[in-house]
Amino acid sequence: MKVKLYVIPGSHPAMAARRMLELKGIPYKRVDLMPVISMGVMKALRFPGVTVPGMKIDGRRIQGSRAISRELDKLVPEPPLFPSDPAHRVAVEEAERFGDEDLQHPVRQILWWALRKDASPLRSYSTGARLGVPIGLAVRTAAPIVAMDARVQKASDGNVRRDLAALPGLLQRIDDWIAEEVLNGEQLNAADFQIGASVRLAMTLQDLRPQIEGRPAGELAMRVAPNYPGDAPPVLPSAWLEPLRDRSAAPAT
Ligand SMILES: N[C@@H](CCC(=O)N[C@@H](CS)C(=O)NCC(=O)O)C(=O)O
Repeated sequence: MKVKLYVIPGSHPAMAARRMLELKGIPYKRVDLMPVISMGVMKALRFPGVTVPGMKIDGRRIQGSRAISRELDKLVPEPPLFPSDPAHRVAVEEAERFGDEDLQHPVRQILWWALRKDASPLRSYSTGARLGVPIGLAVRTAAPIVAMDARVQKASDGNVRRDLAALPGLLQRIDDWIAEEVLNGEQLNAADFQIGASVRLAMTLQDLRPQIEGRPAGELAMRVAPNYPGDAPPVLPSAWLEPLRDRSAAPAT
C-alpha cells in the first residue's frame, strides 16, 4: 500500500490525519504545501476540493480529516478510531463533527490574524517541513500569502474577537466530553485526534496557552500531539482575551 498525505505545515486537521496514520502504523509520505498555493496544487492533483489534508492511497483520493478517519478504520481496523458500541459511536461522531465544524475554523482564523500581525513565528510553524524551497526564503517571501490567506479565511478583527469570546464555551464542551469519557479515554479515538489537534494549535499561541494548558482539554491536546511545531508570541489585544480570563463566562453552546 502506497500512502501520500498532502499537508500545510502547522495545519491542525493535517496533524490529526498524521497522528491517526501513526496510530494505525501505516507508513506514508508527507507532502508539504505552501498555504494558498496548496489550493491550486490540490486542484491540479484532482482532489474533489482544495483543502488539506488530502490522502492518496494507491492513487485513490480521500480528502478531509473526517473522511480520512473513516478510511483509515476501513484500511486497518485495529486499533479502532470509532467505538463499536452504537451509542458511544454516535457520541464520538458528534464530538468529531464539532471538532471539524465548530472548533477548527475559529482556531484557524485566530492563527491567521496573529500571523498577519507578526509573521516572524512562521518559521517555527514550518519546522520539519520540506516546501521545495529553503524555509528561510519561503518565510521571507510569505507576507502576501499570509495576507491573502487571512482574507480567504475571513480572519477579520470582528470575527477573531467573536472567536475568542466563544472559545471558553468550546473548551468547556471539550472538558465536559472528557468528564463523560467520550474523549481522552484509554484509547484515543477519531474525535480526540480532531479536537486535540485544534486545541494543540491554539496552544502554540502564547496569548492562549496559559488559559488552556491547565485544563482537561489542554491535557488531551498534549497527548494527541506532544510535538506540535509553532510558537507565536503575544499579539492579540488584551481586551479581546478578557473572556478567556473569566472561567465562569460563556456557557457551552
Ligand atoms: N474541515 C476540513 C477543511 C480543512 C481546511 O480548511 N484546511 C486548511 C488548512 S488548516 C486548508 O487547506 N487551507 C488552505 C489554505 O490555507 O490555503 C478538514 O478537516 O479536512
